[in-house]
Amino acid sequence: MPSWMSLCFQDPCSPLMSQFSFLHDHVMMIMTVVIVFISYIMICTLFSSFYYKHFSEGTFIESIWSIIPAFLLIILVVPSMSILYMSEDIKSPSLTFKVVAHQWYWTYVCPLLNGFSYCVKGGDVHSLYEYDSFMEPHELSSDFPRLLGSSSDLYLPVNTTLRFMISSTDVIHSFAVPSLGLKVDALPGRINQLFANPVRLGSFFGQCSEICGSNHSFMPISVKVCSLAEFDSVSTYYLLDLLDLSSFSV
Ligand SMILES: [Cu+2]
Repeated sequence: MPSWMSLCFQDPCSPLMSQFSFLHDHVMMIMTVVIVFISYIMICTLFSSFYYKHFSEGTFIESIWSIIPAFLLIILVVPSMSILYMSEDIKSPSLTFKVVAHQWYWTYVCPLLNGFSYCVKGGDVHSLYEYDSFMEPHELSSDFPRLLGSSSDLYLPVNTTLRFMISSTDVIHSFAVPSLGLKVDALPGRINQLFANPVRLGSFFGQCSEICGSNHSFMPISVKVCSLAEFDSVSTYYLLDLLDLSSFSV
């Protein structure tokens, strides 16, 4: 989770976020070398009292200062494109979660395991359940960080390929969980897709990352990565909470 004066990324919770971190370090290393080298040449040129007054063209030096940057761009673009394709379009996710943004809270639609389904008062059969997540007021005794605790967490099973369908009902929001490497705009009338594969248990936090109105900073995302068995029991807990037990059918 984010901490005070932290200058680096949050600890990754998914392989994709680890790759993003590696890419960031790789790009920053090359950029630092380029910036130091160019600054050195510029300072030397500015403060040098020597110049060659007939110098108007130089094919050799022009070739070098074209080829080296092109080569550097290739070094940057290859890992960048490979991560871009890695994060897109995973063909067979195990579970699909729908995330709907509102001013100013999130609605999560979660699937049930094992093809489990229920019907409400003889109506349609559902294989998912839905709940809202608001920001919790923070007190000194609270066990969650200020502005990041929400009334309902999004429970995700560990070591499972997950798909998120993200949409909005009013204005543009942005669903972002840095530890999982997730960030995408939630657009009204459109569904965006993201994938994640959490690899360690724990609580991970995010926030809406699009200026979406006066309470934009008060719609936190609290993700809990749990074991499959715990995910199953959480589903049951939410279901029993949602449903009138007398209309419960399997
Ligand atoms: Cu928002």
